[in-house]
Amino acid sequence: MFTRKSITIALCATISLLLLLATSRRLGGWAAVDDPLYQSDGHGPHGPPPPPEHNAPGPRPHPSKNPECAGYPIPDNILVVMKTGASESFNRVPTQLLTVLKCVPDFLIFSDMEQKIGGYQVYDSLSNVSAEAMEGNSDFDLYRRQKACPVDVEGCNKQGNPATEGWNLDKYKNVHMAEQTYKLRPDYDWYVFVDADTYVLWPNLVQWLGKLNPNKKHYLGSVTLIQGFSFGHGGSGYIVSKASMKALVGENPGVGQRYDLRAKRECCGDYVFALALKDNADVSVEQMWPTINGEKPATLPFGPWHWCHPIVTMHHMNSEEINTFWEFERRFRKEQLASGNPRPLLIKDIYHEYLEPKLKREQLDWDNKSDDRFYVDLAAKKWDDGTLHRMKKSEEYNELEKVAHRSASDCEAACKSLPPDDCVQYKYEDGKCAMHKSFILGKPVPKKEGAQQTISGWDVEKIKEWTEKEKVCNKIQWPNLES
Ligand SMILES: *[C@@H]1O[C@H](CO)[C@@H](O)[C@H](O)[C@H]1NC(C)=O
Ligand SMILES: CC(=O)N[C@H]1CO[C@H](CO)[C@@H](O)[C@@H]1O
Repeated sequence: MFTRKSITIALCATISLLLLLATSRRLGGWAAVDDPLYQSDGHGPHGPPPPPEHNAPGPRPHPSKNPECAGYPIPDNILVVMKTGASESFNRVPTQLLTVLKCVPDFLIFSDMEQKIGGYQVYDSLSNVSAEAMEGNSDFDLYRRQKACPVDVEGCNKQGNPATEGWNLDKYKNVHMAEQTYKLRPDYDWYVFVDADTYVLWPNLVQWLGKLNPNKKHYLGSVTLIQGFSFGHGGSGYIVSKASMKALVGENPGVGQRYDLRAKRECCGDYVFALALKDNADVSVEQMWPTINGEKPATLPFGPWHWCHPIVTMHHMNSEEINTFWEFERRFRKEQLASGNPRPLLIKDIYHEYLEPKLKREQLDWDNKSDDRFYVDLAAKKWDDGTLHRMKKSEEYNELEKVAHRSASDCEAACKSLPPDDCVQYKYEDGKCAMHKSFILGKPVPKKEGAQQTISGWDVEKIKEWTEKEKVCNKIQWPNLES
C-alpha cells in the first residue's frame, strides 16, 4: 500500500521533473529562441525542430542539442551540399565542420574519392561516371591515382600536379552530385551547392529562403557568362529549389551520365550544370549578386552598390578566414538577438568589422586592388591595353591629375582632388597611379625597393564622411525576386 508520505514524495519528484524538462528546453537554445527573423511565411522553417530523421551527417550532436548553436535557426527544409577534392579535402573540410557546418542541421560532402573525415562521410561524386567518358581520358589520372594510392593522398599526389589535375576533374562532378544528392535526400525544399572554400552565412540564408517558394523552379546564383550563356558561379554557390531538382533529376534518371562527354569538352562543372538544368527543366539562373557573392572580406568592394545588402555566401576563404568570420558572425548574431530587433548581417557590417579599423592614409607593400582608372606617363614606356583603356583623355585632367603618375603622394593628392564617385582609394606602383571608386581592404604584396614599391592608400575623410551618412540602412536590400 502507498503511504501518504510516499505519495507526496512521488508527487514532488514528478513536479520537479516536469520543471526540469521545461527549463532545459528553454536553455537548450534554438527552439527556445524567440527570434522574429525566422518567422516563416508559409514555405520556410516551421515550428520546433524535428528530431534528426535521416542518416544525420557524422558524429556530432544535432545542432538543436548543441549549446554552441544557440540562437541559430534550424530549419528542416534546407540541405547544404559541399564539393571538394581529395587533394584539398583535409585542408578545408575540418574547419568547415568545426564552424559553419556545426550548426547546419543536414549536409552532404562530395569529393573525387570516398573518404571519412573525422567520422563524417565524404561521397565520391564520380562513382557513376560512364566508362566511355573515363577510358583513355587523362582528366581522370588524378582520380585513378587517388584510388590506387597505398598511403595518404598528398603523398601520392607528389607524382602529379594536383592543382591542375584537380581542376580538370572537377567539371565532371556537378551534375552527378545533383543526381546523388536527390537520391540520398529527396525531400528538401532547397539544395544549396557550395565549394569547400565557400562561406555560407547560415542565419541570413535561412531567413532569405524562408521568403521564397520552393515549389517554383528556382536556380539562384551569381551570374557568370560563357559564350553568352549565363550560369551560377559555383564557388559563390548556387541554390536550387525542390521544383528544379525534381525536374532536372527526379524526372530524368541517369542525367549525370548524359553530361559526361559534354563535360569533357567544356571548362567547368558549374557551367555544365546550368546546361543540364536548361535542357531538362527549362530553368535559367536568376541573378542574386551581391547577396550570393564571389568575394571575401579582404576583396569585397564597399560603396553604394555594396552596402545595405544582406550577404549569404563568400568565396576563396581559407581555413583561418572562415574561422575568423565565424567568430564575427556569432558575435554579431548575439548582439542582434540581444537588441530585441534583430536584422541580417549586411555588407556594411563587414566594412565596419574588417576595413574601418584599418583605414589609413598610406599602406606600404600593399595592394588594395585599385583598378578603375589609371594615370601614367605615356612617353615613359609602352603600356598594356588594359591600362590604356582605363585612362581619361588628358584634356579632362585637373592640375593634380596631370602629375598623378609621378609618385605615391602625387597620386594621393590627385585622388583627394576628385569627387568620391571618382576616387576613394589609390594604389601607386612603378610609375602607375591607380584609382578606385569603391573601397577595398586588399592584401600585402612582396616588398620591392624604390620606385617599384607598391603603395596603397585610402581617402579616409571621404570614406568616413560617406559611411557616417549611410550609417543606418533604412531599407535592407534583398535581391529582387518574386517568390
Ligand atoms: C548511374 O547511371 C545509370 C545510367 O545512367 C543510372 O541508371 C543510375 O541511376 C545512376 N546511379 C546513380 C547512383 O546515380
Ligand atoms: C591581387 C589583385 O587583384 N591585384 C590587382 C591590383 O590591381 C591591379 C591593377 O592595378 C590588377 O592588375 C591586379 O590584378
